[in-house]
Amino acid sequence: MRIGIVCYPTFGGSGVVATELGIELSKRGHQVHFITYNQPVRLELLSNHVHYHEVTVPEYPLFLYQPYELALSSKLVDMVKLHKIEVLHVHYAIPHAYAAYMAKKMLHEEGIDVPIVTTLHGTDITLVGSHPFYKPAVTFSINKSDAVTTVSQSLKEDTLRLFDITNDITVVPNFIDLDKYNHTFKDCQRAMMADDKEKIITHISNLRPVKRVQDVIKVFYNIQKEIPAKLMLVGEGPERENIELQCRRLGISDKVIFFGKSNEIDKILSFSDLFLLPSETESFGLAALEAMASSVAVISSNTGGIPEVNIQGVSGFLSDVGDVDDMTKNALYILSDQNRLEAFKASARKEALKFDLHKIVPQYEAIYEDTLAKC
Ligand code: GMT
Repeated sequence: MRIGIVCYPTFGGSGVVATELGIELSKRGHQVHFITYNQPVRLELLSNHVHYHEVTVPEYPLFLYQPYELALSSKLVDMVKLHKIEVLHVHYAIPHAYAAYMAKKMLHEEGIDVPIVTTLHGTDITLVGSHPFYKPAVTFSINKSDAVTTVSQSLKEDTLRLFDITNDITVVPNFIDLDKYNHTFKDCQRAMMADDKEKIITHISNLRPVKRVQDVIKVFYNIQKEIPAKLMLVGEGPERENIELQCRRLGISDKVIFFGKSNEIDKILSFSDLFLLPSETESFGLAALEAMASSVAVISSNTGGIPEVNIQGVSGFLSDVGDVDDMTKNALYILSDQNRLEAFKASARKEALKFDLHKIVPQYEAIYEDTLAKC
């Protein structure tokens, strides 16, 4: 198939999933066209089967806000015609599903029918999309998509609860390339970060308020009082300054390593012992799955789709949002016994196998085929 993929080309989970999906689809013989405003960060290799088309929005002083959706719709029309794209798969409803619907209508006028598959990722539903300013447009574009998927059962339920949905929704969970997280370089990398006695705790996110990174620091502060440990913080975002101040106030700055945005997440996870994800809300928690695939146990909140990924007492533990004491207790339980830690690490990897990309990507292919058959 010739598949157009629209996504945010950033480190965010939706962009990562869209990029990894496109790469895998290309390996399975499909021709994939990424249509975005930048080359997706995880898209390192362009090949015969993977193409990137940049959406540019010319600046014009009359506009307070530059009309990105319009530029995207026009680009989609052009690319569908030029490359004979058969299916458009848009990741994140705002504004991608809306722009794709406009492109579909324009193409229809020219006798070209292209189905739209919309994947909802989380904040497009739970935080942003349900805001009254966006809700009518988001509802409309979900209902007008030819197929709609969510990344967890929990997100499907949120979508049905928050919007007036008349369309079917299929759950297709996030997935992982397990080979990428099967490490051989672990030991030398670890020695650069911590000494043998120190446990390595990791958190990866865009450091937005929804991630509750202050709770990460609080849990780590409690852990290192009992067990020698270092904290690896990966990602950039609006909370960074606050958490640096928090670390300074608590006197733990020398134990916290800020990596910023990194393309070496697999390496960092390879020497981690425990992953912290205390989010306020999380539709799935791809970062937790990446950790589990790297044999890292997870301490998380029990919100949204996280319980579908991190299994209580198996891959780690889950606590109520904000319950730092319970998270600390669970973290210390895992870390205080090396045999127990090893057992949790092994179980985490085993749970991650359920989300092997070879099991999940065919589900998207089946959806594309189904929409094409109905078109
Ligand atoms: O977590 C973020 O803030 C980024 C966000 C995104 O839209 O890129 O991630 C969402 O999509 C990921 C991929 O499907 C999910 O694994 C994340 O759980 C989800 N984030 C939230 O729901 C907060």
